Amino acid sequence: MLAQPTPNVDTQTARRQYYERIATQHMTPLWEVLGALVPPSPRPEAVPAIWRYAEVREQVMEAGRLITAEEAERRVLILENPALRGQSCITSSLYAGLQLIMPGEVAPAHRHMQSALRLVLDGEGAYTAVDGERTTMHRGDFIITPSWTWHDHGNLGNEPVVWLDGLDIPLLRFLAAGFAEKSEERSQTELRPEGDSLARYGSNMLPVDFHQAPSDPTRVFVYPYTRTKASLQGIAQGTPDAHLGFKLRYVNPATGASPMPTIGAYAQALPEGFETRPYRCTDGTVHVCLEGAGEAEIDGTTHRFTESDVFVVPSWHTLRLRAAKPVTLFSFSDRPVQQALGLWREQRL
Ligand code: GTQ
Repeated sequence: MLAQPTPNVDTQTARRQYYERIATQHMTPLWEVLGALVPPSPRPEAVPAIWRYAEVREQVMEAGRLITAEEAERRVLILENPALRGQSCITSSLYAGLQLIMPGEVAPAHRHMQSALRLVLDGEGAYTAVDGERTTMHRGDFIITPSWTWHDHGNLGNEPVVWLDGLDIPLLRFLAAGFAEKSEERSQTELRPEGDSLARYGSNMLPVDFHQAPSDPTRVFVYPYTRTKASLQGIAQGTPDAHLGFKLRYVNPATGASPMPTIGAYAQALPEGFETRPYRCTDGTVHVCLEGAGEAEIDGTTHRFTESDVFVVPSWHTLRLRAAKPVTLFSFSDRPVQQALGLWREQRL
């Protein structure tokens, strides 16, 4: 680019006074901000961050002594990106939080336009009900509540249960497209037996006359970890991808699209000692370690992770993963949104 001569002092003063005049009419010059508005490559506001479960678990449990699930409606500690404090964002488009439900408690039924996912981390005996069907939650299960589906949670067991919530709250706030309502019913009346949706829509078959548009969310509400694990183990006999190890995406089995239109979800296995080659993509991604331990090197800084730790890799940050033990990772991002709009890019370095 050709170097521009520096304007003289009179010109600078004239311009500044001009900017002040046009500001009274709510206008501002593009040429002062163009470089920042249209950068040559993504400049996410979010920064890399990690929440180590062993370090935050006690704070989550303390919330259980300070407020009931009923009172809170949802008893959640929001994981806020350190560069986006006060905005309830883990990336610019996504929200994440740790939800706690104590034995005997109910998180009452509601629905909203925001899509939600749960990834079960700690404790047994809780359930989520989605549109009249309950799903018992086991560690590693990936459960979804698509946009505008009724959902409530409960704990029928005798230990605290914690899961990671992932929602598209910032995306819907950006679009100003959010609606929400509470149900008259505290817990939904069961309309179908547990397991019905998975048998009908998630077992390599579909109801004979069932068809969906590509943007419709799946009727499968739960992707049990036992099945995910079996798939990962099944492919782990082969050769790992140099950049991704063994990585699968969760799909709507009826369409092949992501389970929900705004959030993509992934499961990934890395053999012991495996190191991925550097990789970056435009979807800022939240990762959860389900099994094993290792390191995530993000733009040259190394973060050690172990079971139930959550870490975020912002858009276009270079990621290398190292597995100290056999590692299983769950992750989610806004990739389906970017792909639908023709925006998504990746780079294998
Ligand atoms: O479980 O419905 O973490 O509505 C944030 C908003 C969880 C939920 C969150 C929600 C929920």
